[in-house]
Amino acid sequence: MGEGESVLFDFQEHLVGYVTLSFSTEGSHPDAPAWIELQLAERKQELSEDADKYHGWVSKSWIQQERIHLDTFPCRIRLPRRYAFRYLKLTVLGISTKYRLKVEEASCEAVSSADDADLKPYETQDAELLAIDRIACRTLHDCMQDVFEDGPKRDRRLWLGDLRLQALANAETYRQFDLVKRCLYLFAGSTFENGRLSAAIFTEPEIEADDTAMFDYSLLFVPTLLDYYEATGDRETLFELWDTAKRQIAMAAESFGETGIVRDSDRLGWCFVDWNLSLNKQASAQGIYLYCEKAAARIAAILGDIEGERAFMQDYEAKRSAALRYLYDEEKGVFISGADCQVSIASQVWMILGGVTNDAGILDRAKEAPDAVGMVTPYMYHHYVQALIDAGRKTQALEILRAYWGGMAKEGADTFWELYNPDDPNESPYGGTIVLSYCHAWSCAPAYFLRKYFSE
Ligand code: RAM
Repeated sequence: MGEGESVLFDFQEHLVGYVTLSFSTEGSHPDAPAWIELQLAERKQELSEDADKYHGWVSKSWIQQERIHLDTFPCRIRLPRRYAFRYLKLTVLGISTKYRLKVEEASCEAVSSADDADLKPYETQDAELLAIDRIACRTLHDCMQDVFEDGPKRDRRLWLGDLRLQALANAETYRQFDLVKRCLYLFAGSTFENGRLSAAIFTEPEIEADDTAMFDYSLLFVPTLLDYYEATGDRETLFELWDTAKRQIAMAAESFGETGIVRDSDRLGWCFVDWNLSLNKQASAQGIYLYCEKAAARIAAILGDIEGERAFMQDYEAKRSAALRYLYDEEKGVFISGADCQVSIASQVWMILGGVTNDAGILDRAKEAPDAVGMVTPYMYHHYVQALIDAGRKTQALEILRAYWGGMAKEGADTFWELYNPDDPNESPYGGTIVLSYCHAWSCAPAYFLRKYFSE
C-alpha cells in the first residue's frame, strides 16, 4: 500500500478482543515511518461516518479509531485496547515514495466469559426465528466479560437495568449464574452511604460505583435478585442481599406524595425507562415501583417474613389504587403521565407489568392516540413484549419479536443494537450514531422470549 490507500478486513462475525497486525515492506529500505489509521467498526456504515463531525454529548473518545506510526520493519503489533468489531479498515496516511507497506496478518484474540459449548440449540423449524435467536445469543455472549457489560464498544460497564435483562437471557442460554451472582454482589457492595444502589459499576482499575443513581435502576435490583433466586435456588445469596433490596423500595417510597402517586418526571431525578427524550416518566415510574414491590413481597414470603410481606402488599394495593384513580383517563381508555397528561406506550407497558391492569386494550388505544410517544430502545421493547405476554397477547408478542428484532436482522445485524427506531434509523440520543453501540446486551431479549415462551 502507498499513501492514501486503504484495505478493509471483514472478520465475518462480531468479535470482542485484541487485534494483532504484522507488517512488512516492498521496495527500498524504509527511509521514513509509515503513518497509518485504523478504524474498527461493528457495522460497516460506521466507517463512512466522519468522526470529526460528531459533536454529541457522549464522548467522542468512544469512537474506535487509532493513528499510529510504524518505525521499523518487519513488525508485529498487538493493539493495547480491547475492541468490539467486525470490520477493520486500515488506511495509510503517510509513507515515503521509496517503499510500500504490506499487511502480512490481521488477527483477533476474541474474549468472552460465555462458553458456546454450554449453549443448547434453540429448537425450531422456523429459519427466521432461528436467525434471530442466533444473533441474540451472540449479543449476550460478546457482552459477557468480567461482568455483564452493557456494550463491549460502549459503555463497557455494568448497568443495573441492563443486568436484569441479561440475567434473564442468561438463564435460558449460557446459565452462567456465578456471573450474575458476582454482579449482584458488586452492586450490593458498592452502595452510596444512604444504602442506595448506584445505576452502574466500574470495574477498572478497581471496583467503584458510578456517582449516578436512577429511580428505576435501583428498584430493579429487587426483581433481579428474585429472578436469580428462582433460577438457582441460592437462598443464602437471597438472604444476604435482602437488606440491600429492601432499602431500594424504602428509598423509592420517599418519592411518593400523599395521593400515592410518584413525583412527576421533573422532580423525580433520573428515571431511565427509554431513550425517547420526550417521554414523561411519571406513570412508568409508578408501574416500575409496583412491579418491584411485588417482587419484594415475594422475597419476604420466601424468607418467611410474613409481616414484611403484608406490609409490602398493603402499600402495593394503596399505590395500585392510586394509579387507577389518578393516572387512568376513562375517556381515552389509557394511562396518562405527568402534568401534560402525556400518552405513551411505556406508561401502558409498565402499568401492565406493575399489575395495575391486564387489559391489553390500553396498548392498542395508546398506539392510536394522536401524539402518543413511542419506544426507541430494545430495552423498552423487551418490556413491551413481556407486557403483551402477561396480558394474554402471545401471538402479537411473537409478531413484535419478528418485526423489531427481525428488522435489525434484515439490516444485516450480527448482534443487536442499543437503539433501533424503524421509523428513524439515524436516531441517536447522543447527538450522533457513530458513538452508538451495535452489540448491546439489553437487546438480547429474543434469546429469553423465544426459548422461554416459543419453543417447539
Ligand atoms: C446507556 C448505557 C446503558 C444504559 C444507560 C441508561 O448509555 O449504554 O445501556 O443502561 O444508558
